[in-house]
This record gives sequence, C-alpha cells and structure tokens, in this order.
Amino acid sequence: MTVTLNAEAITRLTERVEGAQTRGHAIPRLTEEYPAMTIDDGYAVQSALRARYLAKGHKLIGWKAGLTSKAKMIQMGVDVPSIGFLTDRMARPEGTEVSVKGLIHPRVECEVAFVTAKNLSGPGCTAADVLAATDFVLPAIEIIDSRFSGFKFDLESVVADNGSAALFVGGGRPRRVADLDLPTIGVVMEKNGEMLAFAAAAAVLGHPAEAVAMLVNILHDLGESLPAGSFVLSGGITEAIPVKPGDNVIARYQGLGSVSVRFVD
Ligand code: 0L1
Ligand code: MG
Repeated sequence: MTVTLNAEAITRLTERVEGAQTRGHAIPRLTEEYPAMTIDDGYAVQSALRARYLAKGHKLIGWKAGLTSKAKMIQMGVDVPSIGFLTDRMARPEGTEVSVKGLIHPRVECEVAFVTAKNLSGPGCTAADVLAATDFVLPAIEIIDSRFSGFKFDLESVVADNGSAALFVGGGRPRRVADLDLPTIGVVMEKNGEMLAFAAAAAVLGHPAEAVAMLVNILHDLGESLPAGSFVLSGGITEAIPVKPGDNVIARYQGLGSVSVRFVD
C-alpha cells in the first residue's frame, strides 16, 4: 500500500465524498487538490467512508468490481479495475420504480452477481476458488453515479468515490454456476424498447469469476476478506447507459432471465 495522504487529508476528503453522495451534489475530482494522490490513497478514503456509513447503521452486504470490461475501460479512459463496497441501503427490489432523486448523473450497467457460500480470501485467490465458493449467480443491474463534475475523473478519485456505487437491483433466475457456461452467456440491454448494448459475459476479464478473484485479492491488500453470504457485482459487461426519470431499462440474460427497472423522479 502506498498511502501518501496524512490522516487529516483522508478525513477531509472522506467528508467531502460523503457529502456529495448523501446530498447529491457534484464535486471537483479529488486529484485537482491532491495531484500526487495514489490509488491506495483512494482506497484509504473509501475505507474511511465505509467505516462512517457502518457507524451510522448501514449494513455491509457485499462488494462490487468495476471497470472490468474493455468496453467500460475504454468508455472511462482507464486500464485498471477497481472495487467498492455495497450496503443494504443501495439495494432496490426488482421490477419496481427506482427513484433517481439525489443522484447526479445516473447510468446503468448489466452485470452478473455472485452470492457466496464460503469465505474467500487472498492473496492468490483464483477464478476456480471463486466458482468453488459460489452458492449461485443471478442477473443484476447496477445504477452507478459518479459524483465528479462533468464526468471529469481519474481512477484515484473514482476509487475514493466508492467506484461510483449508488444503487443496484438483482433479479432474474438464480442459477448454480456448475449448470452454466458463464462466459458464453449473452446479455442484451434495452432502454425504452430500444436495444442499446449487447455482449457476452466473457467481456468481463474473460470470465466474471476472474473479476471476483481480482476483488478478493484487492480486499486482501486492504486487510479484508470476503465472508460467506456476500453479494458481489462482477462489473459491467457492456458500456454504461445514461438514464433519467421515465426511462424503462431491461437487461435480458441468456438462461438467467431478465431484470427490469423503471426510473422515476
Ligand atoms: O461499476 C463500475 O464499472 C465503476 C465505474 C466507475 C466509473 C463510472 O462512474 O463510470
Ligand atoms: Mg458496475
């Protein structure tokens, strides 16, 4: 870990990100004030942010891998995946209306979610370890929201902003991984009846379980592990699609059913 920021700077940045997330206002990327900030500094802010939410009674229910497909990396101009934490307050039920109130510039991503049955820890966690520890997988839509003005950001700032985590919806048909050829599963994303993106799950690091293994190894570097019963988003399979009130989004997963969300004010 190469943490260069002192404790006071980490606290200040954590309060700034928390304010932007909870009040829904955009802020300049953190590297404008701290140009030498490292990705590990970003994770130090993210860990402090997690501690603040948990102290307020939010429950940690899992983690998200982000920037795990070429489409997302190209879209965002980065070449390294990231992770973020997920809490109970971010979950929304499938098929219901999801309010975008308090979100700055929401976008949707279709992802494969994993639910674990055994603890996983790094270093050296592999995709095979992940598959052996997985209870089931299910389709999910992640609603991300970057808090940085004008979408100007960099990986250091995105990591501090918890990987743009905002809301997520799981649904479709949960399946055992042994019954699936996960990388070949096709996914189609539709908005308002128009097909906007499609890809196979292999777009996520060749196999979504690779993204979960990567996440577990980053967790190890942060002094954490992944407990049994965790919900893990493995990363957007296609590029992210902007949404606004009135939009209907449906993600169809071959053999896993579909997840839909209607966005409202
Ligand atoms: O879920 C993700 O892929 C994280 C994306 C971070 C950048 C963005 O806001 O799109
Ligand atoms: Mg995502």
